[in-house]
Amino acid sequence: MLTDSKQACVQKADACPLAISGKAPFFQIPIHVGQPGVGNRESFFKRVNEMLDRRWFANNGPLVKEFESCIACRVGVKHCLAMCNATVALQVAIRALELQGEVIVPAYTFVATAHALYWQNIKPVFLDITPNDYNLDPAAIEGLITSQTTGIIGVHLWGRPCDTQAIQTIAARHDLKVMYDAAHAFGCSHKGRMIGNFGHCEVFSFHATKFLNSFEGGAIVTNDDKLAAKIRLLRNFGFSDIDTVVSFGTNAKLTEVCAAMGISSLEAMDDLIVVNRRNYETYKNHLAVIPGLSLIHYDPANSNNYQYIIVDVDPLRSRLTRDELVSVLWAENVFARKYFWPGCHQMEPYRSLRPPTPDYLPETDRTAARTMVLPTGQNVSPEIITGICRIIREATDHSPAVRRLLNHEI
Ligand code: T4K
Repeated sequence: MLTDSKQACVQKADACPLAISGKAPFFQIPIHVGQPGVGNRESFFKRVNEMLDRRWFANNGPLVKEFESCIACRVGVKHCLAMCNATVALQVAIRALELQGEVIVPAYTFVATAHALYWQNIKPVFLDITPNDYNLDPAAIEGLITSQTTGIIGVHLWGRPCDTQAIQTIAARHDLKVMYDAAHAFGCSHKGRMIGNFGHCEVFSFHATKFLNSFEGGAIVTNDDKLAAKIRLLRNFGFSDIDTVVSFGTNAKLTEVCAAMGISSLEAMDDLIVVNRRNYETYKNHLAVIPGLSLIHYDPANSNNYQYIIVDVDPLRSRLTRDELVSVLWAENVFARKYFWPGCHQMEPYRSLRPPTPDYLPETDRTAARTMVLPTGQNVSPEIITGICRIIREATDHSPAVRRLLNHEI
């Protein structure tokens, strides 16, 4: 495990030799995107011990209740309903809002957003993104509305808010429901309001790889009392009391041990933002001197969690493509990712439902082909980031040789 970043960082005496040429990797141990933070172990273990003593492990226990009220307080929202993961939370929210037929959703997202609809026989109608924020393009919504359309799901990708005002105006005009996949956006705000307060409801993910983690977990947050009551029933098989089932439902409950981790994560959250921000600035400084590479911008007018280091690799200015850089980094034990490539419309079952053409979602295809996600978080020190950027710089400085090596021409 990465406890001392300097141990992990194998500095070479002079230039950084590239592992794709058969040299030893720059890092001896894998550096992952999405490595979880652990928070304060003592407070976590204390909670788990108390839980073991109580012998109450699931079904709306005291830790789940505490976790929910802490989230509701942090987000400034009336109701938080914790769930076993965000995918199931999306499904429950979709069901509670009675979406059906067709729902408009961006294709540039994790496939869970589309699957949550398709799982319930709802057709995801994909729309393109804007190059400014990689979020759904509100100007494209009205062209996709049919008599079957019942809602819009926006995704605050990488924690950057959608244009909620434009979406709301269009939804009101066509009597559509609006919900948000806020899987990336816990701790983020938009125009002075915390994410979690927009649309009918919003869904957070607390998966291990997320800014706030509860191992696996998620939550629906809403200010709508009736919707919250409906979600509460749907989450627990439709039970209204110990013996009475009043509605359809599923098991979407969060466990106590996950809630314990979530509470510890919440306690560590402000420190993590500081670390993430420091890492973001360190990457920004290093990458500024590499032609064609730029980091996405987080608007300082909003609160941001800086959980994602998203690099745009401009194919016209960078000496190597995104895919070439990712291959170079993997050989050095840096497991950069290509999220969210390919877009959902290029994946099954959606690809077969509407075979993609170049003019279908051009901005989604363009962005998905040039975006690279780099490691950050508690375990990623400035020294590691310097090493990662050094690899990228070496690779682009030696781009003809790198390309030949990757094509097995040498
Ligand atoms: N909506 C959006 C917009 C989402 O991004 C997601 C999930 C969802 C909805 C659904 O949320 P959940 O149902 O998951 O709560 C990962 C995550 O599993 C997924 O939660 C996340 N988005 C997605 C963007 O990334 P994979 O298939 O890439 O996971 P995996 O196993 O390859 O792990 C990613 C990286 O994290 C690896 O580099 C290894 C590292 N890792 C992972 C785990 C689980 C660790 O270092 N430690 C760990 O414990 O999907």
